[in-house]
Amino acid sequence: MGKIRHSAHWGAFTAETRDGRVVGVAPFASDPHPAPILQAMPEALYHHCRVAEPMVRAGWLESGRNSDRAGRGKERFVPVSWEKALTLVGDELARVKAAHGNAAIFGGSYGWSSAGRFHHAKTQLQRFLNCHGGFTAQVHSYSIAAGLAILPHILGDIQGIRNVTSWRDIRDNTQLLVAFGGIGTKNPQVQPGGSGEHSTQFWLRRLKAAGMAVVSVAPLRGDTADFLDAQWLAPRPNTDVAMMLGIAHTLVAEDRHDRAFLARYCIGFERFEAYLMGTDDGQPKDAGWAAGITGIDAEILRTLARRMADSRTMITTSYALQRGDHGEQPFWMTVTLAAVLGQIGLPGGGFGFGYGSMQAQGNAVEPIASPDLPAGTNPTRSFIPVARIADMLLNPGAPYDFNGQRRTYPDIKLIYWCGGNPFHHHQDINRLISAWRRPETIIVHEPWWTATARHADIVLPATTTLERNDIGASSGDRFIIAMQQAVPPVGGARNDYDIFSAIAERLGIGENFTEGRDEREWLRHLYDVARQQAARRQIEMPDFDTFWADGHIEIPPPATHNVLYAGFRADPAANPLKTPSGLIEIFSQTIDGFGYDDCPGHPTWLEPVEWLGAVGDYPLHLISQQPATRLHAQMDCASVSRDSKIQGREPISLNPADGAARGIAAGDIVRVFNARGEILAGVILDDGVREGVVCLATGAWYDPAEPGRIGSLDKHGNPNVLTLDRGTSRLAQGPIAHSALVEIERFEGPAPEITAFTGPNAQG
Ligand SMILES: Nc1nc2c(c(=O)[nH]1)N[C@H]1C(S)=C(S)[C@@H](COP(=O)(O)OP(=O)(O)OC[C@H]3O[C@@H](n4cnc5c(=O)[nH]c(N)nc54)[C@H](O)[C@@H]3O)O[C@H]1N2
Ligand SMILES: Nc1nc2c(c(=O)[nH]1)N[C@H]1C(S)=C(S)[C@@H](COP(=O)(O)OP(=O)(O)OC[C@H]3O[C@@H](n4cnc5c(=O)[nH]c(N)nc54)[C@H](O)[C@@H]3O)O[C@H]1N2
Ligand SMILES: [Mo]
Repeated sequence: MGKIRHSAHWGAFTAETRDGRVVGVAPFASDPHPAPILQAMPEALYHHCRVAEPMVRAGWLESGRNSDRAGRGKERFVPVSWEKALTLVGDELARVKAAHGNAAIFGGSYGWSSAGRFHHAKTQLQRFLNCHGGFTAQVHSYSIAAGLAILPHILGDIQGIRNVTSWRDIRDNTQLLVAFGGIGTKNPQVQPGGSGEHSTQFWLRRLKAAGMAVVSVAPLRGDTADFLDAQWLAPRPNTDVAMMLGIAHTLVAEDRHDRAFLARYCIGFERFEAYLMGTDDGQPKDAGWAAGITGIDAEILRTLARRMADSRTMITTSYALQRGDHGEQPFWMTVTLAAVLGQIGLPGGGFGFGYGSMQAQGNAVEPIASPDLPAGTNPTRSFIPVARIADMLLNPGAPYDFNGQRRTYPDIKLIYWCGGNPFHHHQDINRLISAWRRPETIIVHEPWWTATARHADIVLPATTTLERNDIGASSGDRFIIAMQQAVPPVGGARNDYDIFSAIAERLGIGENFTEGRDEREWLRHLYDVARQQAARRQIEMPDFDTFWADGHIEIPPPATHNVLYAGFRADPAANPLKTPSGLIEIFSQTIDGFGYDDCPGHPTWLEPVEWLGAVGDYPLHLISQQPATRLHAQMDCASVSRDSKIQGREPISLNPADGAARGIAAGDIVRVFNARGEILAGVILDDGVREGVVCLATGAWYDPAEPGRIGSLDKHGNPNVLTLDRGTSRLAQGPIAHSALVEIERFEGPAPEITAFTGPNAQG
């Protein structure tokens, strides 16, 4: 029996080994609320859908760049030796670079990879491609693209996401928490880089004990932890901006707004006020107007507005709200509503994004640097906004707008993905499949036969985190975890680092890429850099050998806690915001100057492209939230996730009234469809789902009934077959997964077998 210290995005743990195999996992001893997801790891590690050896799509092996690309996702794969695979990849990278330049190589490789900071797959790839002369990158994230683009314009930085008011200040001061998108314990299972303690539930229970009241604004009652006894308000999805406007209007009309705060700390309130009160367009955005859009009674909105003004109120808005059409607006309007209340910068007041979206939000930690692998610099400077990948592949050379820039899509010949799963994360998978046929070559490193691996030309089997040594750390967590190798590589898998080192050697950039270090030397080096940085902040870390022998470091929480923008509030002249005015920009001259009708100069209610206010053939709003039983599509093959399925399909929750209207019962298999595609799912009836809404978590592995055919039925329930691939606006170009209408019906006849977890050669 061995006990090996390790960590994952879902928390630190100990792996138990016997006879060279992982036989169990136990959470880190000091973790008060370990994530159930952790228990999937041993099964996933040895699952038969691990990629066992390097594999090349038959057509590509035969014809290379001239292959029939419609064979992707359909053709058989041929096993090749590592020697052959590495030569194929190296030669192809050299060819594309010479023939088309480095910008023709797409290495954005968006995705969560694993928690270790050295073997972080995407960073490994990008470091390698930078040594090779660069690549086309992706900026921002699927998580929070609209937020990352809009906040710097209105607040000068992204502290509202990265450095929110600490839980302790909320417990001690907040009387009312208004949570748009809810606040629960499902999503804080996870933190990029991992966490030594899951503290969100710990704190939520203390907030409740301290007497704080919660209003949960969400389509799902379960979005907010039931022990909070929240008041549940369920507006139509994507109408939160109208709701916030209705609240702001009440505050101004009843003279409950904080004029002094608006005058001293904000710019442009007058322009916004003219819109809010309707003096510019004749339409006051009052509670009655908001009721018509949101479906929430006007009196409820007025009462809530008064309560917010009379209390120390914290507004939190989950990331989910900005993953909808015009997703910039809910974030801008959150800040504006908090400014109208005048509590920004006060303990327990104001706003903060994503409490409950990610584990570390609200944690008080010392700002120590995590031991990240440097990715180097990209000489091409070529990039796209993260979610515009299909647009880019389909429209090389086409112009588009992004955050005030007029840009042009590059012409991609080769895609290299390492540590992400676009056939999980991207919207409108049928459109992605046609775009995916454009490049000449697609290379993927994956531990498992995900849909992305199945749609590649060359698949290299990567180790998982348990098969190598690493360091787990997150800037939001006060633990640093030694991730010690538990078992040798499974099958023929190799570390991404070793794969890139071998290709780099072939390309003559070996020394550049490795700097002459092996795994252990890199860990020591990255740790020492972080240790030196910590020392400059008077934080002592033990030497590497002590850290490694102990298995972790715990850094005490800081004596002082953070209150978002307290310094600015205390002295706005000495601590101006990094906006053009130095103030909170309720009206932004910069954004107004872009002239975007889909993102005007102040927060505005803009109708989403698809929503319950304008239904046609597809009358139900699909919410594809993050899954409770896995991280995105990771470990969907293991029982923790599969036990949640219904007749093997991803569960879809709907209101019993919507079920009854369609003759659908709990446990049925249904066809969920719209003009973009169709999937099967298994029914849960739940009166905690707003009428007119259906909820199907993201992450079921795409499983086409007819592999390779655009428009095939997905047997398993990947919501991105149904979502819309369009940017939030010309400002952020973020993904809009949460704006999609669908219809559902009972699926009659025998349900087709699930084949997502078999690997590509099992069928036919
Ligand atoms: N409809 C809908 N779509 C969404 C969302 C939604 O809410 N609804 N959410 C969006 C959001 S917020 C996000 S962040 C994205 C997430 O999208 P992704 O981050 O792409 O999803 P993951 O499933 O985490 O993919 C990570 C992949 O890395 C692989 N991997 C893990 N470790 C290693 C390694 O060491 N080496 C290599 N080579 N590979 C490794 C895993 O097997 C997995 O396939 O999805 C987005 N898509
Ligand atoms: N267990 C688990 N935890 C995770 C992840 C995971 O895959 N699994 N992924 C992690 C990642 S990458 C991210 S980015 C975060 C994301 O964190 P979030 O974006 O907060 O997560 P979601 O689950 O997509 O959405 C939360 C809830 O918002 C509600 N919602 C959606 N649209 C609207 C709307 O228009 N209005 C209102 N009022 N509510 C709406 C939905 O009911 C949904 O359940 O989660 C992280 N945590
Ligand atoms: Mo995310």
